[in-house]
Amino acid sequence: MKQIHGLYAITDRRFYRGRSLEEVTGDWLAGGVTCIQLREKDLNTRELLEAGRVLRRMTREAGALLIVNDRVDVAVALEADGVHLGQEDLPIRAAREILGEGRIIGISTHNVEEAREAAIQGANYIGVGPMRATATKTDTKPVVGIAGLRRIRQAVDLPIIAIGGIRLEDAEELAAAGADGLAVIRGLVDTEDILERAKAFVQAILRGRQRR
Ligand code: TZP
Ligand code: MG
Repeated sequence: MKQIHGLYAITDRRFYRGRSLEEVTGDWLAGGVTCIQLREKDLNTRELLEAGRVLRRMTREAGALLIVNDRVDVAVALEADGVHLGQEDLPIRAAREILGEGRIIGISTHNVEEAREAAIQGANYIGVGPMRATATKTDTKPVVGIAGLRRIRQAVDLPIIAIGGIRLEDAEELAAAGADGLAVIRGLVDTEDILERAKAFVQAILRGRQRR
């Protein structure tokens, strides 16, 4: 199974300013994004599948991973590489029954206890956040921040993807503090030049990892 690491882009059409999913995704992949998560909370199942098919084709061609948020059924239908679950979604073991050993299961965690439990349940990676306050998701937990990231890094061996309010200026420090990858929504699209932004994130993550 491919390990999750590096620059992890999460989709959210609300912030594309008229640019298409294909255009944004093409720039991400050309810029070095290694994983894309399909997360479009307002789409119905058919629409989600349609968007997912575009992402599946493009990620496959680029050798990047496709992860589906929440929906194990949609992940199977798309032949995605895995799913990302929240603490209130389908439990990891139930998702594993459906997906088998060959697919990636990630789960959002917010403290050491949740991170340890994710490891016990067989998660393949954990999301850790929010790193900063973010307006992108309305029901976020309190900020975990870099201090919380360091505590969780000490506690578990799983790949860690930091998330929430991450800006380019944070990327090197978060990677140096133990994040294997960074999951970003707005920080990857709030620019005219998405390709350059993605490249800059990738370089910052590499610099941070070299400091570990
Ligand atoms: N989960 C925790 S924070 C968050 C999600 C999906 C939103 C991340 O978006 P942004 O724009 O990178 O803060
Ligand atoms: Mg969820």
